[in-house]
Amino acid sequence: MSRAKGRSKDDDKAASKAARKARKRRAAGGAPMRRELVARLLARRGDALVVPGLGSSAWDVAAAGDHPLNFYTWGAMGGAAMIGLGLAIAQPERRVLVVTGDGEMLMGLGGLATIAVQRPTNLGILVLDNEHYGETGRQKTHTHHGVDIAGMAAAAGFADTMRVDAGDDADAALDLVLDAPGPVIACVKVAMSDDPLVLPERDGPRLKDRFRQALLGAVA
Ligand SMILES: Cc1ncc(C[n+]2csc(CCOP(=O)(O)OP(=O)(O)O)c2C)c(N)n1
Ligand SMILES: [Mg+2]
Repeated sequence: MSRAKGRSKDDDKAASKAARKARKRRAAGGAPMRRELVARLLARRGDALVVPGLGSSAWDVAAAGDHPLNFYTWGAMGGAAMIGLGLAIAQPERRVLVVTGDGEMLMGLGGLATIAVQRPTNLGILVLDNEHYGETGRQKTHTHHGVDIAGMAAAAGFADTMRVDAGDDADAALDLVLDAPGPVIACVKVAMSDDPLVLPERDGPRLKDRFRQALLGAVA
């Protein structure tokens, strides 16, 4: 990279740091930052069961504070909503929250049809839609090209759906996912961000046992 005359390496570093900060500010002004959104959701979780999708959404959920009633899916791409459905059917008295990414949800789209048919009233899905496969190198997903996941869920027959674009009120999405009679889904456009990794326990059997113990107690 060539440097303009009279500029030092430090000048360039300062300029790129300022540009990064400006990008972050712009993103924060338009679309919500995912970490903050997920923390706000989970602060209101009560005794809900939480199924994070893989990658970034799992780190978001872990960053909000680990919890034995979080069922991390690690590499199981496309399965979060269906795992949520199974839990919702098995535990009809509990709210089940799926918190996943656009790429993960796109891989399990057929699940939307099954969920619509099963109609679990206790299932809420939050899609953190950054329009990219963020975790694997920021390749654009279908939502970047206009595919509307909430619209597809509505067409399948979900009880309620919401798409939150940059600048819209994301709190309404949290209310929907937490409290509305399900099945419901909110797809929230979130800013592309570079959040620090917060990795939860990754041993599958241990996660499963911990979850069952916290949910079922002695009979687990
Ligand atoms: C079946 C399968 N294909 C590919 C991957 C690799 N993979 C891990 S995370 C990820 C991207 C997830 O994208 P998204 O759900 O949108 O998450 P975010 O953008 O928030 O990182 C991919 C492709 C995988 N784990 N499993
Ligand atoms: Mg994504």
